[in-house]
Amino acid sequence: MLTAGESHGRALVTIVEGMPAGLPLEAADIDRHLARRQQGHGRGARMAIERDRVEILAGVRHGQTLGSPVALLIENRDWANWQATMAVQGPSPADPAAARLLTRPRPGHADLAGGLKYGHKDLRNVLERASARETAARVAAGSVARRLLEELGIEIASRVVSIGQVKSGVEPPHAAEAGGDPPDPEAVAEAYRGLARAAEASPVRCADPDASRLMVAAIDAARRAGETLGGVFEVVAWGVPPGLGSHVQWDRRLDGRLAQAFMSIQAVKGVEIGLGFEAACRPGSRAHDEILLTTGEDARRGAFRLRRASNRAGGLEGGMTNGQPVVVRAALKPIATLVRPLESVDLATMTPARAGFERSDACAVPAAAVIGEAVLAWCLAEALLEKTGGDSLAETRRNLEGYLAQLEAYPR
Ligand code: EPS
Repeated sequence: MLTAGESHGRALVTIVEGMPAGLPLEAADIDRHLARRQQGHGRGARMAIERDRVEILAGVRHGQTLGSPVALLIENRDWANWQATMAVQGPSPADPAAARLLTRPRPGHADLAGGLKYGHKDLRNVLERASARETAARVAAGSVARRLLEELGIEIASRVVSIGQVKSGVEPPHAAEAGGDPPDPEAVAEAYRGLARAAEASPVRCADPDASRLMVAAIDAARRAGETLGGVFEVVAWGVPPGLGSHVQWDRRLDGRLAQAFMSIQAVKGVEIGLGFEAACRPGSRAHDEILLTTGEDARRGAFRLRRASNRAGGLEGGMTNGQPVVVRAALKPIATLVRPLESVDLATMTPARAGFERSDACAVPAAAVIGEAVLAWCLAEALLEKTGGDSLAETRRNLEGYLAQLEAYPR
């Protein structure tokens, strides 16, 4: 997957390669998630301008992928207001208001590091691409991957865990401690679907209605104070077959690949899988997931009779999926563009100055959760296709079913 596009340029472009042929795909499959990405209490004025819609330019014919690269276009409606500033040809406008030079780097943004690296005097040359606007293009790619996963019975959902100091009180299935009968995968899936519905109904994607209200109030208070708020979101995928990723080489470990992909979401400063940092505080006896044998089931179910007493590992052991739901959490720092800007230096005059400000989102954690879904979908689809191959959806499905049949027989 490759994306291009500046935040206030004409459009965002995505090319997705490697999707099997014969995957049913329509613009609505992508638009649904683009719209979800735009939502969330705390979003800024830009989201009132944009109405992100995808145009499928290539790789799809009569509603199905061809196996060729899929080209996707999302127009920036705001470009109409930035045409002189962002003109592809000709010099920068002489009028400073139209040129919109950025010479006062924002602490926490890419501005200064990018300026130093590329030698740009106008830091807009950095910010335009560093902006989280780019995530619309990534959500588009992830939505294509998600269509493939849906066809193969893999579901993905997200929820906001905390915003600022406010924490959700909801206990997801993977937080349940060991005890009693091993949880039935279908009951676990149903519990995640319930959480997803609750999160979808919340203005901050939080499945706990009380915490949701407090989060909205915290965002409003932050906005009034000229502040921004970060937080933590969680993405879960269930229905994932075991054995995606590999233990044999560092860069094939799926947990490592997920950490890279989640860390690359703008403003993410921490990633956890399963218990994550909490595992470091526990004794070994309370940090792993005991392997239990279900009783009274068809003996032919082989590997599927092996259940786990808990899911502290977040579905990954040795860099491979283990058949349990994959659980990833990411921590977002507060957005770096502040209404009351931090101390900086004006590079045009080399004098102390407050950082630049145009407009900002008070909180983008709910949007980041939707981006996380797309990132997880992408990584899982990639790992799944490594396992199954398949030039067509039919071949991928047949190969996956063959592997699942092998698991039914395991360890015979
Ligand atoms: C974003 C578009 C941006 C911001 C936000 C994400 O629009 P603008 O820069 O025109 O206000 O709303 O970008 C950031 C938070 C950031 O730090 O870059 C979007 O489409 O998601």
